[in-house]
Amino acid sequence: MTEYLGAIFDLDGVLVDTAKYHFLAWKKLADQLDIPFTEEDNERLKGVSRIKSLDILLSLGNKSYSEDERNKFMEQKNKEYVRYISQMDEREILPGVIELLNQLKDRKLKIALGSASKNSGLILKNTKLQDYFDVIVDGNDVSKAKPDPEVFLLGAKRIGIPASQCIVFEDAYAGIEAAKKAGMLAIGVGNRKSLAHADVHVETLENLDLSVLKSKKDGDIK
Ligand code: B16
Ligand code: MG
Repeated sequence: MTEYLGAIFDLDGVLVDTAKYHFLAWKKLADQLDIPFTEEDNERLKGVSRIKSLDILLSLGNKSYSEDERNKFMEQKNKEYVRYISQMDEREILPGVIELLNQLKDRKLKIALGSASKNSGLILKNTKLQDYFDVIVDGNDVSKAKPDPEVFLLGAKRIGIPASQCIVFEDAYAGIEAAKKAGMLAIGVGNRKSLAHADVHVETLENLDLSVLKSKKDGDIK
């Protein structure tokens, strides 16, 4: 039996629903460049880095631009995104998050953030989530984006817990892949369709059965 002593949380889509703001900001750029971009296309951007997101967006329009132009586009999109997340507050924390964080703290687990976002600091501050985390690892700390396991392995190292005793909460396909490559227990949160490869799946964190912390289970927790 494995006892899990570390919990690593993805941010966008697990703790808060910022995907809608990413979508609005990318959509504005897409409209400007005359690229068709739908909410369904936006699913492919979840969990992947900013630069990879831009690549996907430009490929939808079969467009290619110079490095300078691409940097300008990313800067512009980020400015728009930051405008949205600057308005966030605690009301945007997803169901079950605070309860789960408190339960993990009571059980003395170490808690880390493992996000691809370079804006995690502002989001955690505005939603007042930052004090729950022993360690923050985000897009500013890593060079390899999910599905590479770097962000989770660094989180485990910084909380001082072996990867095999860490549990990861993720909403994105690439994030589950990263957690599994890191040798961690991968809990998929949200849309089952893109999370079939998770060790355990829950629709929301409200549905999580904490017995998962004591043993590795396959299948669903209802
Ligand atoms: P930024 P996560 C990811 O965050 C988002 O899911 C993804 O859509 C975004 O492109 C990426 O962060 C980079 O975000 O532009 O703010 O640096 O899900 O890993 O917490
Ligand atoms: Mg995510």
